[in-house]
Amino acid sequence: MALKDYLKISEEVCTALNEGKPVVALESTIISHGMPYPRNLDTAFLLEDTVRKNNAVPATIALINGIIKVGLDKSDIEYLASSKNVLKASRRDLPVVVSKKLSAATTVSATMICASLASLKIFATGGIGGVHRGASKTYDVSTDLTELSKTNIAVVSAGVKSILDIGLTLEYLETLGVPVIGYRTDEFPAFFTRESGFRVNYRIDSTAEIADVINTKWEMGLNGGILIANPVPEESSMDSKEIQTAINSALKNADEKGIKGKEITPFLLSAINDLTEGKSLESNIKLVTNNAKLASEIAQKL
Ligand code: PSU
Ligand code: MN
Repeated sequence: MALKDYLKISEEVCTALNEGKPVVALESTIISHGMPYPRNLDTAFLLEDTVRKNNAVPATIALINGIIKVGLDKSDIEYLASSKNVLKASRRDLPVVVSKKLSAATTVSATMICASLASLKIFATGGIGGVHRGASKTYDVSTDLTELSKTNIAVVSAGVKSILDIGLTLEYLETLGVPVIGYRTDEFPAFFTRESGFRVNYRIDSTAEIADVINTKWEMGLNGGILIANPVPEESSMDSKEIQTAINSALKNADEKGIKGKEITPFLLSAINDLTEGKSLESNIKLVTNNAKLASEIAQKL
């Protein structure tokens, strides 16, 4: 088998690429493992619509029966949103999922790889994975970070959640040589809130200038991504005490239940949603949509 046998780029995305139109990649783990049904389904479509409204073409990515699909059909998205046993694929899972012809949602790392196979340049998500709290004991560091050090895709996110150790995540990104750009912010955002207490590498207020940095990085042969941190809109941000309390109790709950490895992030997201009675989900939907919009604007200028 050759790559072309299992990489399928949708007609819409293919046409856009041929015509040099901007394309924005979107991940699918957020659909299958990041939000409850049916809001995940609405959100997946909302994100695609947002990209289209902002004059770019969306390419939601997942693996369906061993095929890497860049640009999904409506039925693929419905399946990813409603099925209970979709796998969660990161870098390490890709060869197995393809060989065994399985179906899987792609995390940030896997989405970056698939997007790069399709020659895309930019990707919008909610939050990336990072260094977990207590990582000095557990070694739990998301492969999203190492992916950002080698695959040439710019990633727009609302920072990282404080289910992670935000300070260590930023240190690790520095070690890996990943630029962290704050869009109209000096502070690295903490997903549900606009502040984290940590600064970004550089603040840039214009999308054209961000596109310039991205192009320059690759022109210089510096492989890897760029993390663009876009704070949640003010009106959708959460009360920092409330979200901190929910996160702490979700972490405690995960610890008591012995949840580890790839299960921990989905477990925490769902626990936080329950603990905030759905408020965190609303904030989550708004911030991802906001990221899809910014990624579309940067994509025009790449
Ligand atoms: N953080 C979120 N929402 C998410 C994820 C992270 O706020 O949906 C997902 C992303 O797909 C990310 C993955 O790539 O979790 C990271 O998983 P892990 O921590 O197992 O590396
Ligand atoms: Mn992990």
